[in-house]
Amino acid sequence: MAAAALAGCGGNIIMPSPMVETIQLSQQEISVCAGETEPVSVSFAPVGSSSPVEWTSDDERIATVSIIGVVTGVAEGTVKIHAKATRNARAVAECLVNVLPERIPDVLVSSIKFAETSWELEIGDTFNLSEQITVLPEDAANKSVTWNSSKPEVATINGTGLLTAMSAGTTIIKATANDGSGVYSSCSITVKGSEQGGDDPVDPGSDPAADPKVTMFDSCDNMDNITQNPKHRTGMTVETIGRQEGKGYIQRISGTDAEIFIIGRQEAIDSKIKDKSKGHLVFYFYIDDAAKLKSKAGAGGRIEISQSGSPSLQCLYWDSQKYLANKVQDGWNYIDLPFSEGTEITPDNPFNQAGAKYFRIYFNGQAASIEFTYGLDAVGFYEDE
Ligand SMILES: [Ca+2]
Repeated sequence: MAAAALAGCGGNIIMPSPMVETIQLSQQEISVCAGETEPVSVSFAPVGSSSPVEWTSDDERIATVSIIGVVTGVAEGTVKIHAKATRNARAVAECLVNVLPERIPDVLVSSIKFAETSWELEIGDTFNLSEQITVLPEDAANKSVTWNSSKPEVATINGTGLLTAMSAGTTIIKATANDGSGVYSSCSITVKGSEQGGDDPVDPGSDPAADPKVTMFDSCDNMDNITQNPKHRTGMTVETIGRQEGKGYIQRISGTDAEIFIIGRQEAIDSKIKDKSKGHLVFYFYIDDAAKLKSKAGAGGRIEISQSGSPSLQCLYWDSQKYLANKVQDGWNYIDLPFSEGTEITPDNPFNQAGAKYFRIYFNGQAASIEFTYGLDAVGFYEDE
């Protein structure tokens, strides 16, 4: 009758919690450095039981444990900590704590020195600046630097510090420590020469777009295939100085939306790729402020190639943030996108590399609401040997 009366109340039947019988710790053994903490948590059996827990350390000169089970390393050594359920003195558990020596903070870079404050080069010269800097102190944990050229049209610099003189003028090269110390140093590079405009062709040996194995999709030497909506073509020009291939490249300054480049050919191009799994899309991409692009581009967006003339069908794409914004450095970047890393928009109507007509780069977010300068040159395809 009592059960019927309880059920009649319309509420849940409240059962008393079972008595805790055993307790278990999340770890039986932990390591923690002196001066650092590591939490240990506790669970109770049977299910539904619980109890306040009393934590103790066998030797607080080696490690202490807080009232909620956070272990703090004090000095190098080994010690046991114990947990006891206050509602059942037989419900106990322990954890072995290895306290390691105190961690010594990384030594940060204190200075970067260039061997000279300025150099003069001829158009077409290359020069390895990484051999011209001294990063101190000698025992700095991370002595790598990021390179930047204030005028990439005068000289570009790649991630390893290899400088390439492009056209007459002066540019400031900056090397910034990658260890978060904020240390940087600059030098000046003056490129001499009457051959203004970078008439020297890029060395074919180091220019994959000039490699005979690359089938050119678009040389970006004119605007013929750039099919962006006219209202989006603001600031788009063909430039010759600083080009990477052919007669010119497409430059865009401060667009009005997040679509950067769209190439839509009248005629499909045969990419010459026989085995799609070995195909690559390649192009040169210029950005004057890679950090801003990365922070403002917004997640997602795509680099697309398709043969439908529409981005929604027979399309292979790569995430713009992952494959472009997060990778590029200031200046020209050679982008190589393996087909194997791309995604098919419609797998049952897949991209056919023999009929490519359409190329597009866009970013979600506010990429074009800022004063960026972008460049695009030499969009092409190649196949792994
Ligand atoms: Ca070109």
